[in-house]
Amino acid sequence: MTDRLKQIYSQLSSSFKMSSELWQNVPLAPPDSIFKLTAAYKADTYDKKVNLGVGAYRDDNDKPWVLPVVRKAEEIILNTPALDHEYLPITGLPEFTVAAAKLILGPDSRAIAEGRVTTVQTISGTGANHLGALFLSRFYSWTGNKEVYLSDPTWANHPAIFNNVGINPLYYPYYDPKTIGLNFDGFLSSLKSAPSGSVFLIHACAHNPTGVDPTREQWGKIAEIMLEKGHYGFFDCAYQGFASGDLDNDAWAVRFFVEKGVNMLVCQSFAKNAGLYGERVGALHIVSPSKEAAERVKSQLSVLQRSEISNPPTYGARIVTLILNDPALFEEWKRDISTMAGRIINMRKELHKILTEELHTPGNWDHIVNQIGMFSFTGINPEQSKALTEKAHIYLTTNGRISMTGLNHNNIRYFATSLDAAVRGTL
Ligand code: PLA
Repeated sequence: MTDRLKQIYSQLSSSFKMSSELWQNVPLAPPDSIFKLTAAYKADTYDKKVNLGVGAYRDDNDKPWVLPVVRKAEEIILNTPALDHEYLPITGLPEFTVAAAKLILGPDSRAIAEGRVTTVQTISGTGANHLGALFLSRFYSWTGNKEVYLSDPTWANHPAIFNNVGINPLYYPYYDPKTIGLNFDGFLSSLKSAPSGSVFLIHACAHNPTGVDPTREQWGKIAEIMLEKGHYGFFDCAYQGFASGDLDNDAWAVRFFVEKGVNMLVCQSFAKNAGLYGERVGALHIVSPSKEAAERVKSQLSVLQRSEISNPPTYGARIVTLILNDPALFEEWKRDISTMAGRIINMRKELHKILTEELHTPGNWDHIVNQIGMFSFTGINPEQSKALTEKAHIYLTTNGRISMTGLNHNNIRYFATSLDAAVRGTL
């Protein structure tokens, strides 16, 4: 070999060596607890397989449902040649942000009228959670450590989102396995014992994963203590419309807390209620004590947003804007939402009936009909969940959460009998 060739060879082999060692210290992360279920379900060839993992609506034929009102809005977009593909402003499509704020805070919101609400269009609800958490991490008046209180349990992504921005997740009692309901006393004592000015993440409605929400009276007590202690409310609202089938009803707690003057922000997602999962339509609303504060907040959110995503995507925001701003489309959307919520409620009733009246499954199953929203927290243990997946090809998170929308008239009996066998230990 000539010297030149030797030199090239040695350079090449050292760069190969470098590339094989470059990520040596990167530990292999486990797959996402929710999305791994979709992948496993898709790969499964068993004909009776059931996907009760991710909270994505399916119709009674187990098909994703494009809302008829969304189809109409898409047609309008397609037939509007004046629409181009320019960048949106950093904080998003103005007609969208204005309408989205009214949808969650109410058309007569005093906070909006007083100019105290800053709204930024985000990458769906996850993006709103992230931007809200990032903003708090930078600008909240922390008195001690950066910490957030999450409900125990909560959406699996919440702790990861806060960890990412240097806020340490702590937990407040929320769910009582004994009653399969709210641990109200535990929640209140946590609010009372947390240092003043603590940040509490609160599910606005249709709590994920438990399907257990406080009553209006309980919300009143929660708001009272939050005000007394000067706590900050980080509201996550990913299921407006999915709890009761009614948009205003499901926004009740958020509007009540704003009206009471609790310092707070709201993360809003249109993934579920408009079926726009992959379009990533959402918003972050920060309610400030004054118009001047809201303007300063907006200036800083713009700086953060610019460095992270520059500006949000147009397509889904245009769809939602059309629906929110056209009275006829808005009415149609409400009907679509009650179609989805209604099907879920029917599945709850049906499942409850099969378990209690036909199979006489051991235990009390009233929570199936009492819980609200997309999910039911069945109360089964991780071994029983695993058995359902491994033996019956039914995919659900190991905490026993089932996405009710994965059930339909074809598979509900199969699911109920498998659940019955899992509970009896005979699966
Ligand atoms: N907040 C809560 C409480 C959620 O449950 C979800 C989605 C989001 C925010 C974010 O949704 P988005 O970004 O799509 O708007 N939870 C799902 C999906 C439906 C997921 O895990 O991402 C779930 O199965 O829990």
